[in-house]
Amino acid sequence: MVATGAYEPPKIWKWEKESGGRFASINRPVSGATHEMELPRGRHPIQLYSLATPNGVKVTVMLEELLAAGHTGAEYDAYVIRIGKGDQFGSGFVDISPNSKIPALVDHSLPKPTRVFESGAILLYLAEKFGAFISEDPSERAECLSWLFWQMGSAPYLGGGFGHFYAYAPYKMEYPIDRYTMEVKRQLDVLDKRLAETRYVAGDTYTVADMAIWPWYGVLTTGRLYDAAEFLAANEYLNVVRWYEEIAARDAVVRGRKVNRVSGPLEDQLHERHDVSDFQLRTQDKLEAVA
Ligand SMILES: N[C@@H](CCC(=O)N[C@@H](CS)C(=O)NCC(=O)O)C(=O)O
Repeated sequence: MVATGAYEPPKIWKWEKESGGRFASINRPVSGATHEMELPRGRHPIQLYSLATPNGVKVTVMLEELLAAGHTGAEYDAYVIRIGKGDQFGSGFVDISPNSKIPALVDHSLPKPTRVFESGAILLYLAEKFGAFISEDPSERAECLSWLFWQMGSAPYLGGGFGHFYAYAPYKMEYPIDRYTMEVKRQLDVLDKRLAETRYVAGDTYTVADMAIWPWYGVLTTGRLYDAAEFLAANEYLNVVRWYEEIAARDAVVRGRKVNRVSGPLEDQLHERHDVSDFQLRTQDKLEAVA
């Protein structure tokens, strides 16, 4: 290994310049709103403010699954928060998501409109509200929660660690890429071994644990995340690939992946979702054809 860029940290770090890399212009060392921006509100009980990143897709898939399972109370309006443009620092969004990260939602069906932020908290909130996609049996529930929280604790190594240094950093550095590649491959192996034993992550049934893990570790095997499938030899995790494909074919997953998506094929982009008919009528290919 070649030691490059000898850097001596100062006694006290100061924010003097952008760090470089893909999200350099929006990164700041302080929290809170940078500008006034009210959030729009639609007619449904649940208002979602998000973007179709892996963390965003977890929630739109859950809402589409709930609706597909007949939970009409899960009807929702979904609005885009463009994190590349800094919408996450608008005052209305910071009020419901003090960490300035998508996804966040507000449930207006309760006597007091209730905000929920953090994708894992949102999945659990919705699962409990509707009594769906998590077992009531204490042992099965514990297994589901263990994998749900495994994802929440593991994904920062995949996204903030591996993805950042492999795909977004301003130049390639061997040390962090090695460190995080090792960890991500270990995580894939954990998941692969689990999925050799069971059909879904928490057992025989599809749960919020699958919804949390799939957009990260499942999609990783396809190359659609960080274009890293070959580098990680992701096709060797055969049980993860099998599980990815089974879940990818679910109608609710096909729909959920389109919501709040602002890049990729136009027919897969549904910027705002207010009604199930939007999937037929309001994807970007349709909107741009009449514009
Ligand atoms: N732990 C959070 C992470 C959410 C997160 O990292 N969201 C990213 C997009 S995937 C974001 O909003 N980034 C904007 C920013 O960092 O300013 C969750 O699971 O909800």
